[in-house]
Amino acid sequence: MSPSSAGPRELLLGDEAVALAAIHAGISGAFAYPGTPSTEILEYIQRQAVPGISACWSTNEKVAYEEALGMSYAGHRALVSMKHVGLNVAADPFMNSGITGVNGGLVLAVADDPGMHSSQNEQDSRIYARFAMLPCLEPCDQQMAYDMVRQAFDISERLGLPVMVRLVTRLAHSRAVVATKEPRPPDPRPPAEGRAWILLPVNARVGYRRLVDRQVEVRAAVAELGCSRREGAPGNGLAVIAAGIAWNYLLECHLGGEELPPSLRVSGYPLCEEGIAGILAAAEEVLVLEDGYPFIEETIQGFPPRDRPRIRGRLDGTLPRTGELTPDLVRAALERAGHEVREVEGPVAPRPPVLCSGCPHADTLEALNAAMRAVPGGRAFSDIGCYTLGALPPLEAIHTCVDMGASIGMAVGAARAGLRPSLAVIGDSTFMHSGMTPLVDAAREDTPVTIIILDNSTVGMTGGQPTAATGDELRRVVAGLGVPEEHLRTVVPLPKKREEITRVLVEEMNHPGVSVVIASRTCVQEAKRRARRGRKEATA
Ligand SMILES: Cc1ncc(C[n+]2csc(CCOP(=O)(O)OP(=O)(O)O)c2C)c(N)n1
Ligand code: SF4
Repeated sequence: MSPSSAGPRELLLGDEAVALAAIHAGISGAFAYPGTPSTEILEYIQRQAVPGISACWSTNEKVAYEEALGMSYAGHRALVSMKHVGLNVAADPFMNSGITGVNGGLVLAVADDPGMHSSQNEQDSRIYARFAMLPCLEPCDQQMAYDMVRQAFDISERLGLPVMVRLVTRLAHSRAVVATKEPRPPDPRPPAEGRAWILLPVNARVGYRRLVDRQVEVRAAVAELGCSRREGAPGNGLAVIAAGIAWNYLLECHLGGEELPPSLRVSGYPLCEEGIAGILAAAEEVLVLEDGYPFIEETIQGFPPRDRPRIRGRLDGTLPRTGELTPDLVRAALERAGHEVREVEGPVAPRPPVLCSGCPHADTLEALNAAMRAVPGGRAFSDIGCYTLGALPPLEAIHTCVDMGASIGMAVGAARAGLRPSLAVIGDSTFMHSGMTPLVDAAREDTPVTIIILDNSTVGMTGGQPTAATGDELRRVVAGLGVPEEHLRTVVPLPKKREEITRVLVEEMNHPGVSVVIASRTCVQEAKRRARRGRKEATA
């Protein structure tokens, strides 16, 4: 990678470095759905309020990706950001955008969460990039995050392909000083022309062939960025391949002055075959350090075919197969491979999350428990949001949590298997994200499910972003999807109303068709934020 030219220096989170680089790269728009650890990317762009850059929360990640793709079609640069599981939601347009190609530069910043700090899995987005045959850049630190996002826009426009930038939690959420460069203005192209964007089979076959043929250029573009850099002194037979933040951990383990073994820093995919072959040839043992899946480790098992050194990593037990990589684990792995380094301090012990005192969800879930006791034998299929904490003692009110929007579909499936009562518990934002479509099924067939929408008027779990519909607007959406007015009820989740909510729930659980109960009270944290904003505006 070329060194950054001197510019104003800023103390930035990894997420903010991505955001600022996109602004400086001349984007016209940024699109996202919140999700830890990627939320701060769009929040930063919104705070900068740069004229000419549209930066709005989208209803879900698929919509965000499609909005970015539309902006690219129109000839402008666009950034789209999401957490790793969000890419499952956006997978359809993501995969197909490799075949249509892009017009204005399109960069997807996706933040993985190894160790599942706040996620339902620890899937590795590099696999998606390989699946879609698209370039993926993986910065090792905040400076690289800034530099790489700018370069990603260049590559995207040069190759006519979207480019993924993969972050992980520790990089997204830690700060470092970043030297920035001169911003460049947007440089819009005319809107796309031709058939490439019409994925009828006759065109898609051509587009897919073009994508396959372009792989040589993709490799060359990633290699040109120096995404495979060799460092370290000739050693005692051990070599290291370290990708992304693992490179930082490797350096951190050598702060005591120990010499780095021959090491390959990987910060882009597809992997540089020459770089890998060179490091494999130089060692008797190679330790692979990467956060997430054993992606490089598995890939290099195949080459070179002869005289391959022993490969150590997550697959042979030198490192744990699951969970987040840490400097401590890297040190232990180096020691296991016979390379002694000094000890580094471990992370602070995590605190388990709990519902805030006064949270409206607690009142609804207490009432749900009472209703489930009154009409026994049922299950409450939950969704993802602050209310998922209702699975833990003392509430223990919900029975499942699989993916965003799953609660209603699962309740419908279970009801059709004869389970009664079958309930779904879903927040306002999650309902708008992906709860509406299964509700259409339930309403069309009048399936006996009771859906509780927890309308706290915000996206509580990710820090209070606006929700796509709340209050009367939300009620109208639900009615519009076909839920009969007499079984569309609204309650106010307050301690003094628990008995009333229980009664309403019991009535609807006994109804042999679809019903929706909206529990509507603002999240207490959001109420505080609004009060603070009100005071600020009053004194301004
Ligand atoms: C596909 C996907 N995108 C984003 C997230 C991050 N996330 C988890 S819950 C949630 C929304 C929560 O909002 P809401 O349903 O309104 O519940 P609240 O937290 O406000 O109670 C988000 C954005 C996720 N887990 N999965
Ligand atoms: S942030 Fe809001 S919704 Fe989440 S637990 Fe706290 S009060 Fe409840």
